[in-house]
Amino acid sequence: MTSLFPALRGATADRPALRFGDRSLTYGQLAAATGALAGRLARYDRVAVWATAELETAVAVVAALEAGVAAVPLNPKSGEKELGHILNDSRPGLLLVPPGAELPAAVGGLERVDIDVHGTGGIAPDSAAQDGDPALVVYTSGTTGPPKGAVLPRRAIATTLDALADAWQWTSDDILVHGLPLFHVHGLVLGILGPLRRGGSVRHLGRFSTDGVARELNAGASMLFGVPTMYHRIAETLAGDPELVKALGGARLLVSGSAALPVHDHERITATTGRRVIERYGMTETLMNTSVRADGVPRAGTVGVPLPGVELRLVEEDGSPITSYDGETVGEIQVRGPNLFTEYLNRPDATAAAFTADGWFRTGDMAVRDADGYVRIVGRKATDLIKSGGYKIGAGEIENALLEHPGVREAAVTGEPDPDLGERIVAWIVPEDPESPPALDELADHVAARLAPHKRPRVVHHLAALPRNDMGKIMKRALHD
Ligand code: MCA
Ligand code: AMP
Repeated sequence: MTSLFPALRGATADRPALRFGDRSLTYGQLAAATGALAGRLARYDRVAVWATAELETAVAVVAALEAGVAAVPLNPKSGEKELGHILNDSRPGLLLVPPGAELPAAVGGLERVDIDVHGTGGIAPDSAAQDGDPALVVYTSGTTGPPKGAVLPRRAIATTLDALADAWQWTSDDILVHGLPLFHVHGLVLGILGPLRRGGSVRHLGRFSTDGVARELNAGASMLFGVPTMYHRIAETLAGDPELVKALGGARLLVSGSAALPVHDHERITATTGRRVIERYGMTETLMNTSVRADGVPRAGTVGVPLPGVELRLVEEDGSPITSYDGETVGEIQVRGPNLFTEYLNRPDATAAAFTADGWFRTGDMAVRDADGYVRIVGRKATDLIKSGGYKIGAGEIENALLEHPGVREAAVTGEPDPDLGERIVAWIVPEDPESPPALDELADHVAARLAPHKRPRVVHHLAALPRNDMGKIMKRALHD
């Protein structure tokens, strides 16, 4: 098997690899720690990782990949219902945990192994893993039902990271800074595995803050990754923060993704720092599809051009491809290439529905293409998918959770524009008892405890009845009217 991380075996032992707060590992130390752990994992098909924003998560995921074992990153803030579903669906052989982490009851009797970031003595076993073998199973929300596990093969991870290296001129000299969570593609694959595949390094902030970004960029970091909410907070802070202006001004590359960065925020950042943020477009299922290139023309409001190896087309409602790049004709983005996932775990129905007969993946994103091939995303097919803070959240799973609250008779969930989060989650409730309807805080806590805190509603409206059509289907557009 070829390792996904050649630098672990190269003559780079003293080079810094990872830094989280005041703890760091060189490539030599990372090779020792992952080698020691990989030996314990090799006999499993899949292992789960309690993916806190700490050094342990990076070590555990790299160890699994070195052992040729698929890793299932878990959001440590997942509520009981979400966690129960993911563990029941993915059936990991064991759970890798930072020492001392307290685990909720939903973890059940799963064997727990503490992650030792200073482990030594082992060497990564010579795994027989092939390019098409699963590397990660990442859970992602759909419009209805519980999240689905996207199975990402080793090939997809290698291809996407190498395509980004080409587009961004990303090398071992780069030092990345970010504060993204490590249980999704953006923070984990791009933000941790990316620098390690290049033989470069990453400094993780533990949690995002504009101060942390300013500090690290002013202390030698060259690249910043973030979701639009983070760039929005940067844009808000810049005017009164010369250190942050200097930091962004000196960075080699500022990259935004996971949702659209509003043109206003692009413009504010450029006006103050002279720098342009570039956007790339991806999905859990496809990893990265397009990007504005480091050597290309940055243009606010576009996600750039297809990455090397990615085939991309826009199709009409009836599935026929749009052939003219006129910047106006809207179609659904479909993609094909080695960057794609192989399947949704245990969901052949959903996997089949996601692809056309000739292997194009239906993204559900609507876009136009300019004459020079630049892609501009203009919307999404499904109104029941909400993007809040860069997290994808399905209206259906929140509605189901709300209906499990004793004070809720009927529930509908929508997203509405939010300057900070992009969209915020709104719950429309018909209470069991109109005299004492459940309050926002109570419903937010209920959803946070069952699903995850970022899925909690931020606004609640109480109604006497939900608007329904003749078929009894809730008319969500009528709610906002
Ligand atoms: C608040 N909190 C609660 C409750 N209310 N906890 C339990 N119960 C409650 N009722 C906690 C939250 O957990 C959080 O804790 C803190 O209070 C603040 O919550 P929140 O307001 O949600 O956080 P925020 O500060 O607004 O977060 C903004 C953020 C975050 C930092 C931008 O949304 C974020 O990290 N987004 C990144 C999403 C992402 O990586 N998406 C990539 C997926 P604490 O702060 O301790 O957590 S997309 C992808 O991967 C594709 C491939 C792509 O293209 O990239
Ligand atoms: P997820 O399923 O969480 O991986 O989110 C993937 C979705 O995020 C895509 O289908 C897009 O709708 C959205 N997305 C990712 N990057 C961008 C971007 N740069 N601009 C607009 N939308 C984006």
